[in-house]
Amino acid sequence: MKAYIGLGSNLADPQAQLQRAITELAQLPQSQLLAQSSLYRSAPMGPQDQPDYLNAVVALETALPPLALLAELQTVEAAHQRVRGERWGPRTLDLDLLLYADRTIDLPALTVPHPGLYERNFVLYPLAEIAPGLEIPGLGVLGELLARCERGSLVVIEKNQSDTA
Ligand code: A4P
Ligand code: MG
Repeated sequence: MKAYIGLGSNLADPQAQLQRAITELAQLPQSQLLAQSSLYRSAPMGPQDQPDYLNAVVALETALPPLALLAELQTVEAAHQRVRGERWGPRTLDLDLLLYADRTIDLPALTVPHPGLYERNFVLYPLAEIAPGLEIPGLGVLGELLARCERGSLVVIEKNQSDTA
């Protein structure tokens, strides 16, 4: 199954956090890294008294079912010493399961597509980089969501050069 993961960090050397997290995602059991976006910087959504965020999106090919994949993502977050604080507050690493194949999932612990996906520039732009033309269950084609989403303060800080993208 193809899954898309959104990564975010705004504490403790975010660029290193994201690079390390991508390496860790590539090593998840029964999974392969298919593609990774550039790294993007943007102003925080939510409380403004926190540092800017770095974000990226990766695509995995995985045989893990959705809840097992979520558990793996939470293990990676924990290894980055993420301490859960206020909603939308600062974090060393946030991993969101954005999409899982063409599935719609509505469980207490897991909502897929990720509920914020359709309106977040720091998700849609990196996703479009690695999956142009993607069809998002219940939401339509990615290009249409993108057309309605302002780029705002979002900038590429490290362009992905790898041929996985
Ligand atoms: N959960 C349900 N669905 C999912 C899913 N699809 N992926 C549950 C991941 N987790 C999912 O997660 C809380 C619970 O959500 C998990 O236990 C899981 O079972 P969390 O990561 O602790 O969430 P949170 O930090 O309490 O809040 P929230 O709303 O998830 O934070 P967000 O939405 O991730 O936003 N600004 C910029 N520019 N860039 C950012 O990346 N990120 C945030 C955090 C705020 N502002 C930002 C950014
Ligand atoms: Mg989250």
